[in-house]
Amino acid sequence: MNTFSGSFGDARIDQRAASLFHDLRETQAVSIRRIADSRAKQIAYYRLLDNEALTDDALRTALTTRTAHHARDAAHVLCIQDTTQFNFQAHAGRLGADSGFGVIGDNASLGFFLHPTLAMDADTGHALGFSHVAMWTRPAQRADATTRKRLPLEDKESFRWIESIKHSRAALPGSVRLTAVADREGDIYDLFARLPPASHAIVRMCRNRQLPEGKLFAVLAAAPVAGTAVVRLRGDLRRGTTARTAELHYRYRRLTVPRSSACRDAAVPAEVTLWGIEVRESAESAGATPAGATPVHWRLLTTHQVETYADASRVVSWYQQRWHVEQLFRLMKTDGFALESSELEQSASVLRLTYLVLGAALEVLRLMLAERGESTEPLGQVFDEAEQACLSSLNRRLGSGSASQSNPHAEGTLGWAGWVIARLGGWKGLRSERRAGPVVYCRGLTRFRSLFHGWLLAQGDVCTP
Ligand SMILES: [Mn+2]
Repeated sequence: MNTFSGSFGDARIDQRAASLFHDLRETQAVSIRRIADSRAKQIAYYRLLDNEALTDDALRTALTTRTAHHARDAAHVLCIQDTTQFNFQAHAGRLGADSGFGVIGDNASLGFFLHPTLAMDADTGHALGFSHVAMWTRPAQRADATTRKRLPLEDKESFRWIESIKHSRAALPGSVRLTAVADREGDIYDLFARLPPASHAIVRMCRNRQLPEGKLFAVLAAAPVAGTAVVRLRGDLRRGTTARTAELHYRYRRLTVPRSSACRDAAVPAEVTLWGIEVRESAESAGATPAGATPVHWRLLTTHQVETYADASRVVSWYQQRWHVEQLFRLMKTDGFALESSELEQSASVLRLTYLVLGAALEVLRLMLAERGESTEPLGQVFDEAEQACLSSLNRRLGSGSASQSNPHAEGTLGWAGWVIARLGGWKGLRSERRAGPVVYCRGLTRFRSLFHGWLLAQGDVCTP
């Protein structure tokens, strides 16, 4: 159950890393001061995170090894990659000049970048883990944009999109079919041209490429409507939009995409065959969008063959799984672990801690997905037997209200546990209510862990870990 135990080939590092990961899961917090319950432990954790022997490679491998294990029975895995940045500018006064942090997207604030690849079982919807993780700091003094553009692809930050697929392929069992999923930033010719064996890609289009028959966007828009879907779109609290119904037109077309001029590698094929998919809100539906909401318009490029409307909607549904990586980022930030509030003083230490936070946030994401009915995972991977017994008694108490407030999941599934945790986090569990978000699960887990300790004491079992 502990992703980081026995991973580092050094008994002391192993023991400390496992202990830190355990405490991180217990408290759902990253402040070492707060999560260590003794001064000795606090010092041990600081030393661990400062220790150069705890390498990036070993931490990444601890995560990906576990993912490969979970993926052993999967047929098709979506490898969803995305970048986020962590802003440490609020700590600038405290951090020394040698802190090792770089600048983030605004080229001024201190921080670092994280680019994880979340592996999801395409058939069951289980979050399997991470098939790759990349982190980097960007130097404050960078070459100008024109010089950067001329760099070989291998030296550009954008190469991460291609590298992540290569590493994911190597991390996952050979029997698994892999589909890489990326947003607009991943719209790179080489990504498609250099795909490893048994691998596909779905990328949101960014570039209006020149094709033999005309400009890509126009070519795709000229394809006939293959099907129409009426969907319920969720509202976005932050943008002040509410849920609404939209009518979507699907178009697709087989494309021959020539090598882009930016690609100078002669070893890369001169053209690739791809399929373009356009999902666009019908004029009528778009005309009725409420203020603040943008009409739906997605264009995807994929190596998956698209011959029917059903093929197109399957590819789109895989692309939509990208949302989970956004949830994961929310969990790592203010809606959960609040990694940006870490008191650590060296970027290298924060980066080490980030691997552990990824492991802990993944568990929360699993609970959320399971409770939303998007997965049927057994609960043994997240809760041990004693914890399960405690969940059972809590479930009896929480579910004793009206029928509309009882746990709808089968006992023993992760969804069932997710329901109990969300209820503990303050969610009412009413079927009419909004689904619980990340912050509710984090709060619920913190509450559960403290209740669990009390419950163990009441059972006469004082050997708490
Ligand atoms: Mn992105």
